[in-house]
Amino acid sequence: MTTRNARNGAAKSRPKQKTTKKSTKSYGEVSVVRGSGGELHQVAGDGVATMTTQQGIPISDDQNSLRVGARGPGLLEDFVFREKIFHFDHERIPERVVHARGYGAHGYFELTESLADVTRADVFQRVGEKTEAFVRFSTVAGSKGSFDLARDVRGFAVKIYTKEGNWDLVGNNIPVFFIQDAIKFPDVIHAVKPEPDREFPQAQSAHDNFWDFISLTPESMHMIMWVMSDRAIPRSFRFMEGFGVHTFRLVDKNDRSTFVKFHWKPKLGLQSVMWNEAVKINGADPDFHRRDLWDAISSGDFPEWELGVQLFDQKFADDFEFDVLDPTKLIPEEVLPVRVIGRLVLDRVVDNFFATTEQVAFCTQNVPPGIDFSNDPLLQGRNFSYLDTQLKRLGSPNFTHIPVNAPRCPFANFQQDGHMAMTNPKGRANYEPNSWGAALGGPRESPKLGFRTFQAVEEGPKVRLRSESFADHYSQARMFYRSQTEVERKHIGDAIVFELSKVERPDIRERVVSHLLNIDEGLADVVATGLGIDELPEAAQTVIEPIDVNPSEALSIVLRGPKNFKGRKLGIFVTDGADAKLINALTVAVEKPGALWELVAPKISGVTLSDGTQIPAKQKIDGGPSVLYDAVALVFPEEQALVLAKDACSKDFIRDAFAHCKFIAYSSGAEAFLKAAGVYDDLDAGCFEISSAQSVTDFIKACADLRYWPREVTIDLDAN
Ligand code: HDE
Repeated sequence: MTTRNARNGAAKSRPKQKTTKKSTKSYGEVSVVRGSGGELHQVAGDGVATMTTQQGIPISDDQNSLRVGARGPGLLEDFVFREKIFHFDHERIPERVVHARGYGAHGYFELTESLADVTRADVFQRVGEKTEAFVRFSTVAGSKGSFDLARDVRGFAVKIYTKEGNWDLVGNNIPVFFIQDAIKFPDVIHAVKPEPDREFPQAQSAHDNFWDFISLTPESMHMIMWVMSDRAIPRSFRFMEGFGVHTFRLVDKNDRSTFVKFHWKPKLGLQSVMWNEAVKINGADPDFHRRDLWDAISSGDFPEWELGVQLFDQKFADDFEFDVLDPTKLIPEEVLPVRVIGRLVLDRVVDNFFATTEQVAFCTQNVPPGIDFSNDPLLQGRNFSYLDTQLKRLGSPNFTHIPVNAPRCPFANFQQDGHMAMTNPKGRANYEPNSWGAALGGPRESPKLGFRTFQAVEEGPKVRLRSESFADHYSQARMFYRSQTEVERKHIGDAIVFELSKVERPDIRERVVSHLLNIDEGLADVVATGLGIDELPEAAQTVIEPIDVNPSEALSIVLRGPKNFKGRKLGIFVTDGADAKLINALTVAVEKPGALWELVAPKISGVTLSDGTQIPAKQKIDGGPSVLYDAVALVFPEEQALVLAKDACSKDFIRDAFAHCKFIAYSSGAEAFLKAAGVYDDLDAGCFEISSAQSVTDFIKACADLRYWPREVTIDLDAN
């Protein structure tokens, strides 16, 4: 028998695992007990769940492998070790080729307005009915371990487990895309991913290959405007929109088709961070977005989106200035209003990341009867691609047997076998037609219930040709840019300058400016100046002259921001001796609209307030920079302010908050600190000295706005 001592292994530890008392079965010395998560355990006399191999064989020693004598060679027969290492060696599956970094949650979709007039889809029939859903948010370019606040498109993929099979709406937080034809997808993705010889930069579009491809692909210009806007650096998944992007069809009982575009609208309004902030958040908390989602759901503050539809017929499509099949175009809400018909609520975090978020397999071609495709060439290509990728990633055509992917409704067919088959057809027949009758013969097709493809009439030669109606690459880019508020336009200019400043080849930079000239001369000028280009290049050649279309308010984040401080977070920087009444007033005022607060202090053990109350901190100042908060408050007495005035991290806290246009509250004692940090002389209407409950209320009211934007006119951290 092996004895355990300090030299040959850790002492045996049997930590108590919660098991419910009721044992389901006892035999010999073993009983089987149900654990708190519903799982069954073998349990020995001491009531603790027994560790076993995957085969269920109880393990006596998980600290030492089997060997000859205490210092001898290992033994091949050690099946406990062999199985453990074998399994570990195979833990990884290929990460997604795009959208590798993602985060998912469970929830439900609830219909609030019937769409029975336009679709037979069961999920859209009964108002008030809830249908289980799973959502995965993601970035596109970065690998699985990359940081959350990359400048990137966010995936917004929703699986709704309807009574007629799974509906996957695999969308993004941007309503258009880089390319018009799926055949260019590998190119745009190769270009944005790390360059192949050096394998960097990670999760960034700011490099030569990306801008080289983009500058040679004018159809990407509209998308580029979005990606260079603050849409690409959202504050949280909870504050961003989602879009189905393509035009889809809804089909009713009589096989009548209506075109549709899908929109997810966040209940909290739209909000993004600033670029300089994003860069710093990535260092301070690379998991900023996933933590935010986890925390919100875990605390019962369930994120919610409205599902909206833009419905239109063939006549509208024919009359619209742009081709509704072109995925680089959107239909402005002002032209075709979004009708809200449901809501999506995320109310449960995952039990296990791998089992759900990693293994979930979205496929654009998963549509129930009543939802159908348009001829958008990107959508057509996607419908082919997604099944392929799941086989590569999950390793078996039986990926639909994984619980997160399995439909919740009954399903039956004659597909069988394959790796990891969890369900196989029962009965005598595994083919049809057959003559084994209802009991043994298996399922039959149903012309009545079954999916019937919309009978679009198509005719034409087989060609490799881009439709002329796809040729206007600049008008909607211009519309997007001109729909932005002043500060948002500035951010777009700053972002392009930033990105192109990382591009080594001057000709690529100039080529981008030549496209910008077709979008907005002011923007081209700002970018050229920011890059130090003295002479503007010729505007890029156009196939169709860009036109001016009406701006759309719905495209601006600032104009569609939150209505109050709900769902956001105040960082309260405190020290010993901080005014207890003020802290109390602050926390009460923050919680009123449903916002959160966190204490940041010189030590994690916390502080003793003026009335002797001791409170723990959530963050030590070095680990809790102001970029983690939507607004900040400084509450400390003067003697402590003088101490902090010498500390670089503390000064960064307030300098960054100020530079990022955040609303700032400060107690009178903090003035010396503000002076030392160099912001005192610049304090503006976004900064509130708080001394009473009323001044605290005024501060929190102001926080309803995203930021104090007027400050940006004088403070510019970005390029230019
Ligand atoms: Fe995807 N895309 N995509 N895509 N996509 C994938 O499928 C593809 C496109 C989107 O959280 C892959 O499971 C092609 C547009 C999301 O699991 C892959 C084309 C939009 C996700 C794939 C596109 C998207 C993916 C990689 C050009 C917005 C993450 C892993 C025609 C409407 C889903 C996977 C998740 C994932 C192919 C373009 C959204 C390879 C060929 C446009 C949200 O199949």
